[in-house]
Formats: sequence, structure tokens, C-alpha cells
Amino acid sequence: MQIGITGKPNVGKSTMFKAMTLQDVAIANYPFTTIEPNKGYGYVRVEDVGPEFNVKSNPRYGFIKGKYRFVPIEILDIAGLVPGAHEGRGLGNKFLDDVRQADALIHVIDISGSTNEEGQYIGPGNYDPIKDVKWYEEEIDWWFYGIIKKNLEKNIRKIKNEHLQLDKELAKLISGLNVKEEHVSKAFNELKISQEDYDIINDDKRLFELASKIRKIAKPIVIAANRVDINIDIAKKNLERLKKEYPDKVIIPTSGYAELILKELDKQGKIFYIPGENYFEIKGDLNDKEKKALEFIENYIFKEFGSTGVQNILDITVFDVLKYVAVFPGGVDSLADKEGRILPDCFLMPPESTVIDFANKIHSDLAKNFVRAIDVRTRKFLGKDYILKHRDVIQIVANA
Ligand SMILES: Nc1nc2c(ncn2[C@@H]2O[C@H](COP(=O)(O)OP(=O)(O)O)[C@@H](O)[C@H]2O)c(=O)[nH]1
Ligand SMILES: [Mg+2]
Repeated sequence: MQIGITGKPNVGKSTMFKAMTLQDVAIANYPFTTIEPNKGYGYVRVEDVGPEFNVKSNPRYGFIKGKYRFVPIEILDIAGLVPGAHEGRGLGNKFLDDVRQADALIHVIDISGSTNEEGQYIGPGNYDPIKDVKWYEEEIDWWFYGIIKKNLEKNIRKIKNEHLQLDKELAKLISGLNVKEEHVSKAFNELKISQEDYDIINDDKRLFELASKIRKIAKPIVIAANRVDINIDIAKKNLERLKKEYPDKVIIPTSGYAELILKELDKQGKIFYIPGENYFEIKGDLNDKEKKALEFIENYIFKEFGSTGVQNILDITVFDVLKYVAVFPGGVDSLADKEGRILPDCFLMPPESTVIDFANKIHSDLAKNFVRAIDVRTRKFLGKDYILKHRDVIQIVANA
């Protein structure tokens, strides 16, 4: 699972990335060794199941804070784009490579309207951030369009002559964009494009429509209306206008800056803060600057927006937009692994995953020698085709 943070320059992408990936060293147990500088581990928040079984979970990856389990996902801090990028010098290989890998994008915009198109600071309310949503998404869609057009032009003859399925072939051709066959089929269905519509290649308008639809399905974009702290009134007004303009989009108000302050003070032991909550507890001595910042966060960010939005946007992207589910392996007789770790794992599974997919995720042998699955809460047997639900605890029984 990879989530890309993207947007024009100077809207707070790197600050948000830092806030998402900053962890207490003591609890930051990484599943893999560290990676490129613009990649890090962030965490989605799941209500832990341990308390239901009267046990204290001991995660192998991620950590427990309060009643929550924080499950690692990869976060990418993607270089900034400016308008017209796809036609000028191109989008840049690093940018394309990062976007290609991402399962979803968080588009950071400056909802205070203090940053112009090129990313220069011009003061709150002096730029309309709603404009960024349109041009930015179009840049990505044009890029998809270019790749689809080029690949179809090269292959359309063969597809036509051999009577191959158009959606299936297109999916193969653009699989490098992390696009799956079901994404392309869905786009064809929604736009009512037939499998014999080979002429679509000559209809730029429809081809762009198709590219844009595939992009929306395969790489959804969630909007972080960021920097709400710069001017609360302007932010709220812009937010309302943005939601009206784009009623179907997922738009979350955020302050990456506030989240970073909270995480840093928590790490230093000065406060106790559970990411995503609307409170903190003071634990140590604070200087005046820190006190002021915390007062502001409490009285304005928490009161007006419910949280800093940073944890919220990750959770919504993974669980509501991508519709992943978090599933715990466990046993009816014991919730511990061989080393005595209780509920050591929590896996993020794509929508519609079955218990066989889950067995495969744990170990391919478990899927190969699968006998049955058991819902650990109810102790009921589950069929092979059972579709996993969020926070299921499941035992896989296999032949040794
Ligand atoms: N007030 C405020 N400033 C922010 C916020 N996020 C970032 N900044 C500031 O905006 C500037 C650009 O931030 P940066 O994260 O480097 O932006 P990027 O170019 O999009 O990666 C820096 O001076 C940050 O301190 C925020 O949520 N609120
Ligand atoms: Mg940056």
C-alpha cells in the first residue's frame, strides 16, 4: 500500500509527509529497512481488537497508542507540479515513477489561498485554491491520456484483427501505471464504451474522457485542504466553496504544521497525543512558544475542524476511498505467535478479499493446504469464499 502526497510547490507537502512519518523512535519498528529519502512509513489507525479478548496486543510492525493500533503504510513525498507541466518539459521521470507506484494520491492545496500557481507566497486570500484542483487533476489525466493513446495507436490493428477484448488489452498495455484490468473494465462500463469501439482512438474527446475515468478509478485523488491554521475564516469560506464546487470529492481540512508540532512535542515527552484525536495531555515543561502553539491548536484547529486532519485523511483514503480492510490473524486457542507475541499482525487487505487471499498473505503454504477458516470471535467456520470484513480476527486451519 502506497499513498502519494502531491500538489504544487510550497503548499506543505513535505511538512505533511514529515508529520505523517515522524514517530517516537522507541515505537517506530519498521517492517523493512529504510528506503529512498522521499519515502517513509505512515500509519493508518484501527481500533485494536485486543481489548475484546482481554489481552494486550504486541504488534510486530506499527504500535498501539490508546485503544488504537497504528498499522504501517508507505508514504511518498512527490515533487511539486506547476500548471502546464505535461506539455512543457514534461512531468519529470521521478514524478512519474512516484505517481505510478501510488495506490491513491493526496492532493495538498493551500486552502488559505496564500500561494499562487507557481507556489509563491502572496498572503492569505489572494489566490483561489479551487483552481488548483482542476488544473492539477487535468495534468495527471493528460499524462494518462498520452500513455493510453500511444499504446493504443501501436496495438489497435492487432487488437482489431484478432478480435481481442479492448478493455483487457488496454489494461495490459498500461499495467505499468499500476492500473488493473477491473479498473479499465469499470471505466468502459461506466462510459458505455463497447469492446468493438476501435475508433475511439480517433476521438480525442472520448479518449480523454476514458483516460480521466480510468485515472479516477485506478488512482483516486483525495484533497487535503491544508494550512487551515494560516487564517481560519478564509480557510472555512474556501472550504465551503470547494465542497460546493466538488460535491463528490473527498475533501479533508488539514494542518500538517499543527500535526507536526503535536507529534514532536509528544516525541519529546512534553505532551501525550494520540494522532487523530482532538485533545492532548501536558506531561512536561513547555516554553512560551510551545504553550502558545498548543493553545492555538486547542482553541482553533480542534474546535473548528475536530482534529488536525492528518491522521483522518490517511484513514479515509485507505479505508473509505480504497476500501481496504484491516484483518488480524489469530487462533481460537491462542492469540499469540511462537515467540509469545499477542496479536502480532494486522494486515491491510484490498476490498473483496477472501479468506484464501488472507491465507496467502500470511503464507502461501497456508493457502495451498487450506482446510478451513474460523471466525475467532464467534468460533464459527467460514467458507473459502467468505469476504473479509474490517477488524475480523481469523484463524486459518491448514494441513501440515
Ligand atoms: N501555517 C502553515 N504553514 C505550513 C503548513 N505546512 C507547511 N507550512 C509552511 O509552508 C512552507 C512550505 O512547506 P513545505 O512542506 O516545504 O511545502 P512543499 O513545497 O509543498 O513540500 C514552509 O515554510 C512550511 O513551514 C501548515 O499546515 N500551516
Ligand atoms: Mg517539498
